[in-house]
Amino acid sequence: MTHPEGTGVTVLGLGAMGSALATTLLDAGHAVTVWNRTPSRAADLSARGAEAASTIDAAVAAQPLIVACLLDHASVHEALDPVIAGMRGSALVNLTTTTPNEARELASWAAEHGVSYLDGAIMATPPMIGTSEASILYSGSPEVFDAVRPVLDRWATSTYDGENSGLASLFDLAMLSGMYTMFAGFLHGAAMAGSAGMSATDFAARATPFLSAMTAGFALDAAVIDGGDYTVPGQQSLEFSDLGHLVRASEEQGVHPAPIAAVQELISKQIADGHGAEGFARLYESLRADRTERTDQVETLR
Ligand code: FVH
Repeated sequence: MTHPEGTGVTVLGLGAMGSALATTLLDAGHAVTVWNRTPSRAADLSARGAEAASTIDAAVAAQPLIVACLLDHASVHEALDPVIAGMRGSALVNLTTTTPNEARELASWAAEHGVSYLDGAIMATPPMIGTSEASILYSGSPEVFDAVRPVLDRWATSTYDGENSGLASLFDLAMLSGMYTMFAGFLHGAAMAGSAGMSATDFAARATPFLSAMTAGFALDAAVIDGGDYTVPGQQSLEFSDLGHLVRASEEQGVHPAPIAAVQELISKQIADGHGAEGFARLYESLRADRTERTDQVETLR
């Protein structure tokens, strides 16, 4: 079989995501070597034309570009510690979810062994890989990003966030934090409406257009935060935004108020600190990192 697309890729980890990544490359004509801790998971990909390596040593030696899509940070070390010494001169693209510090640790560990490292954070589910809906953030070696970009672009829209290897993970987890908090808010709202007998499906139908419209407020709050002046006219004041009545209503309905109570706690703190006349975006000041202690990352972010 010929592989007109050139760059050969080894994919380590054939879970739902690793299999989707390997399948997309095979469909695009790349030579693909695969390895999985549990070998049986390679069968379907072998049938589609992948070379299934019987050992991880053989897998990392087979292609110049190694892609890891394993469970977590610990599993990357468990799989690759025994073979990293033999990978000198290779490029490792790690698409395993890690924290920013874990990504930086992996970059240092790879560098100690002469391996170029690019960290990736996948903003997609497996069925989205290879479609225009998929996005993957990258940070780490700019040389690797530039050299293998045609491969990366097979999977998703590729965004490079800089040489600090932890940034792709940071921005991924930042967006997931927003998403999960929003979903928890939706579930709390569904529980409140559900206390009066409304189905979650009916609540979702009402909440979706409203919440979608409200996301326009992100950019307005962002402009206030970046401007550094929470007294800008036209904002709803924190005193006006006091959510004590939402917490009380939740409790009166027998619904656990945890998500909205957490927001109210942030509001109360800012009011107690004398910022009641300022806008809702002021809550950012209770959440943000102390920039004087984070200069390494802040410099990169600018
Ligand atoms: N699936 C998704 O929607 C999300 C989207 C966002 C990014 N994540 C991250 O992608 C990584 C892989 O996710 P996955 O969905 O493929 O996960 P699984 O299907 O659970 O497969 C896990 C693979 O990892 C292998 N593995 C686990 N521990 C080890 C180890 N100690 N040594 C070697 N391999 C290991 C596992 O092998 P096996 O259990 O089949 O033998 C699977 O191949 C992940 O970081 C997500 O957060 C996906």
